[in-house]
Amino acid sequence: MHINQSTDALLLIDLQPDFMPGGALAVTDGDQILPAVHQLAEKFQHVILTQDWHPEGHISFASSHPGAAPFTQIHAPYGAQTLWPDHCLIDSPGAQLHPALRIPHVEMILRKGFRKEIDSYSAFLENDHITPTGLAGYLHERGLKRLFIAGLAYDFCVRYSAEDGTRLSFECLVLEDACRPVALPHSVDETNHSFASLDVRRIATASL
Ligand code: VGL
Ligand code: ZN
Repeated sequence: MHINQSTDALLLIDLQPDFMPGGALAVTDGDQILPAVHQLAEKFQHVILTQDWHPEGHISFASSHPGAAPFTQIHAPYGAQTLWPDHCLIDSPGAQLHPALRIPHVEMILRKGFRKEIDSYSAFLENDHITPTGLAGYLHERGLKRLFIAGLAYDFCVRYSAEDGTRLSFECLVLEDACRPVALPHSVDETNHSFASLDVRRIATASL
C-alpha cells in the first residue's frame, strides 16, 4: 500500500502506561504493539498522538459512583457510560506517554477526556457524540485526509476514533496487529461489525 506523505497521517491512540501491563486499566499485551508502532511511525511524515487525560472524580471512574463496580455501565446524561478503574489521572505517571515511545517527529498530541462530566473515547468527539475535540478542524486545515489508526484499546478508543473519523469524512484504516483490545464481553465482535458496516478497513502493518 502506498503512503501519500502529504495527505496521510498515522493516528496513535493512548499509548500510556495505564493501558499497558502493570497499569491501572491494563490491556493484555498492550506493550507488545510498541515495536509495530515504531515501525509504522518511521513510515509516516505526519504522526498524531492522543493521550487519555482525566481529572479526579471523572465520570468514567467507578470510584466516582458509590457502590458501582468497574466494567459496569451507568446512564450518564449523554447515554450509557462504561465505568473503569481510576486511570490516566492528569499528570500522573500512568497518564504520561509510554517512556519507551520514541517518535520525535510527532506533530500533534491531543488530550481527551479532561472534562469531569463527560468521557471521550474518540479522538474526534466526546462521548455525547456532539462535542468536538478540535481534531477534525486540525486535520482539515493541514490537508490530512486519510488516517491509519493504531493503539489502545482496539474496542474502545481506537474503535470510536475510526467510527467518528469515517463519519466526519476521513478515510480511516485500522492497523489491526498494532492494536490490542480491552475485550469486555462482545466488545471486539461489536467493533468488527461496526467497522464492516462503516467500511472501516482492517489492515496489517506489513501491508504498508
Ligand atoms: C480507553 C477506556 C477508558 C481507551 C480509555 O483508550 O480505549 N478505554 N479510557
Ligand atoms: Zn479513559
